Amino acid sequence: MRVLVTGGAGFIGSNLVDALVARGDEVVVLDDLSTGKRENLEAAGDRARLIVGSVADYDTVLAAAEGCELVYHEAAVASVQRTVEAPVETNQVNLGGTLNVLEAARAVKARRVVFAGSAATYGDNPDLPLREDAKPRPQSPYAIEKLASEQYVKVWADLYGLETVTLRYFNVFGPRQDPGSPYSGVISIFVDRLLRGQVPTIFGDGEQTRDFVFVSDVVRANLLAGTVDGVSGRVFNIAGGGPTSLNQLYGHLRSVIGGAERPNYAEARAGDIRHSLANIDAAHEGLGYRPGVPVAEGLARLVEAVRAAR
Ligand code: UD2
Repeated sequence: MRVLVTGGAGFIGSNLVDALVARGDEVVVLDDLSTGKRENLEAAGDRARLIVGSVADYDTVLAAAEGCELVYHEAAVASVQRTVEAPVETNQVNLGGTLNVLEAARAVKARRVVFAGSAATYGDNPDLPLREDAKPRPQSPYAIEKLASEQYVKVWADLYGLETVTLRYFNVFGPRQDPGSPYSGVISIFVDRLLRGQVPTIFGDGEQTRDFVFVSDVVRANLLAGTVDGVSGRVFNIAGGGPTSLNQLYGHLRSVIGGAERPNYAEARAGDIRHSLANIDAAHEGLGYRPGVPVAEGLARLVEAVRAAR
């Protein structure tokens, strides 16, 4: 079948494209290459066709969606910091883009849209582990854009019978995650620093925890969300399902790469969430999703991939 992946040249999107191509799909990628990279699509070969353009432009999305049965909407300005600096512009991409994708999917009579939501919508809700019906507490333009997008996604299923599913990603890590900014995922930064022989910095005491999930599990959740019947209109947490502190994370990475016995410690980040942990029962019951890659194994695989790429 023909599948559209917006943001398909990015970290999560390109890993998804590889899996779709491997199962025999014909993939159209729409990506503005603002953070995505052409080389992320090299492994997919000519079964993935890249259209360079923005989801913020309806006509571009419509042209990309032509003939597609299934749409994965992974494109977004993924930096929370960037949405704080430029909320008007990022709203056009992150919220406007979602509406364009839904409307284009409807126009081409696609069967289903799977949307990349975010754990950011929970904010600092303390009811851990977080269930999907926990109260949203958005604390950034990014979280608002993702939450409002989810509402569009849900209502488009109710109004038009377009099948839609939202996956709320927790802290995703793996190959192709870009360590380039201070707001990049902590694991990508730590691996980059350690492989360069530098000492990473933990903000705060390192006892904060995250629910890290390896990208291949996120990809599998997406494949399931594209095919499983009876889940239209639903929202699912996608996470590893367990807590890892930053101190533990550092210990795991040090055992794989080596490096200083102690990381540097610096003042905690303003607005940092102390603990984030998902309840993933709904994804198990609804999609048959279970994480398959424990954090330690994911870290080892990531380090191997980064070493091979250098
Ligand atoms: C994640 C998401 C973000 C948003 C947010 C919602 C990523 C990359 N970001 O932010 O988009 O959804 O969740 O809550 O998935 N840290 C260090 N040293 C570093 C970098 C980070 O100690 O060099 C700490 C940071 O202060 C935090 C933890 O590592 O306590 C995780 O940071 P992150 O930026 O990877 O992800 P997070 O959870 O803040």
